[in-house]
Order: sequence, then C-alpha cells, then structure tokens
Amino acid sequence: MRIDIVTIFPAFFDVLEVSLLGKARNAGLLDVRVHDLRDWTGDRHRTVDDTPYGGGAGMVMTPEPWGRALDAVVPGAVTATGERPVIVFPSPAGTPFTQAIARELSGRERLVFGCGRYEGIDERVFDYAATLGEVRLISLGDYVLNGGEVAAMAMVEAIGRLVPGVVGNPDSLVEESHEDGLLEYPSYTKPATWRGRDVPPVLLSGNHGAIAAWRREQQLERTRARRPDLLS
Ligand code: 6GU
Repeated sequence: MRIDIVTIFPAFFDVLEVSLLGKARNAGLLDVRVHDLRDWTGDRHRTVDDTPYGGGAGMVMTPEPWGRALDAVVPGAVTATGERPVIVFPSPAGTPFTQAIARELSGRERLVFGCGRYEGIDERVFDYAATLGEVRLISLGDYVLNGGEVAAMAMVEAIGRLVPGVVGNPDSLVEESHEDGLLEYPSYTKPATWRGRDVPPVLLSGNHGAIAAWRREQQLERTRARRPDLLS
C-alpha cells in the first residue's frame, strides 16, 4: 500500500519510522511518503493561508498550493490496477472514523492524506480533489485538534496495521475491541496473584468453553457500562 501525506508539518510524521509501522515500511509492506505543502507555494514567504471571505476569525488555507500538491501527488485518476485513489482530508466536520472504515481503507492501493491547519482549507479544494480520486472527510471524534496531522497519524496507524503482514500474528487482529462491535474482554498474565489481586479463577481452569463464555459476558458487560451506544 502506498500512502502520501501532504502537510505543512512533515516532522509530525517522523514517528512513523519507529515501532510496528516503521518495520512494515522497512519490509516494503507500506510505502509512506510525506510531502511539505510549502513546496508548492509560489511566493518568497511560502504562504499557505489567507483571511476568510465573508470575515470571521482565523485563516483559511488557500487553494493554489493544494491544487498543485494534489496534481503532483495523486496518481492520475486511477492506479495501475484501475482503482481510484482515496483522498482523505482529516476534519472535525467529517464523518466519524471507525474500525470498519480502517478495514475498508486497508484494502486500497493508494491513500492520500491532506492535512489542513488553521480554520480549514478553501472548500473548492475538496471539489477539485474529487476529480482526481475518491474524497473522504473523516473525523477522529467530537473534539477539536489544531490540525489534521495527529488525526492522519492515528488513521495511518489504524489502517496500516490491518495491511496483511504488518501485524505478525493475524489472530491478534480478530479478538480486539471494535472488530465484533463490542469492547475487548480483560486480559491477565502471570503472576496469578499480584499485590493481593487474583486472576479470575475461570482463566486458570483449562475449561475452554467456560473461558469463552466468561470472556463474552465480560465484553457485553463492559460495552454496556462504557459504550451503551454500541449495543443499540
Ligand atoms: Cl480529523 N481534525 C481536526 N483538526 N480536529 C479533529 C479531528 C480531525 N478529529 C477530531 N478532531
């Protein structure tokens, strides 16, 4: 999978070199390229923003650098196999990011992330981007970040770890939170007693049926308590 990220803060993405995703990049499973939006500015100050038409607080990212960046980074209208690239703009005004979206995007060949800053990007950029690929405005949740970088990082990790081979043991992907619409059951390891706290005896019983039933009950109980919205 090839992922291109356009940002005015390329250094945010230095951490993609460490941990599991860094290993996947070195193994050739993930080809992640980070681009500085300012490389597509035309003036001495490398300006990427201006005041909003109609007035209001803050600055808006101008369309020109974004247009040139998208022209350079998005591979024509289709990839080598005829698939349209997906162009993700992280935005608090987007649709909520979910495990289902991560799974869907992990099956695509080409992803482009456009990271906006300030009060947003000139709306015409999204319209233009739709001529180059499949545009998605995606939010991490109902709170505001200063820009799309941290959100893009979270999405790249959630998507990248689902690419076959990135996570060594594929079994560890199926039993985790959100994969079956429920929160994950609690986990324990040795020692069996720690600071006066015992591991639930059923987990030491060797009874696989009883363990599976207990874990399911724990999943339901936790989901009811913490995320009742997932059950409705
Ligand atoms: Cl994707 N971007 C920004 N700037 N803030 C957010 C977000 C995204 N998701 C939640 N808050």
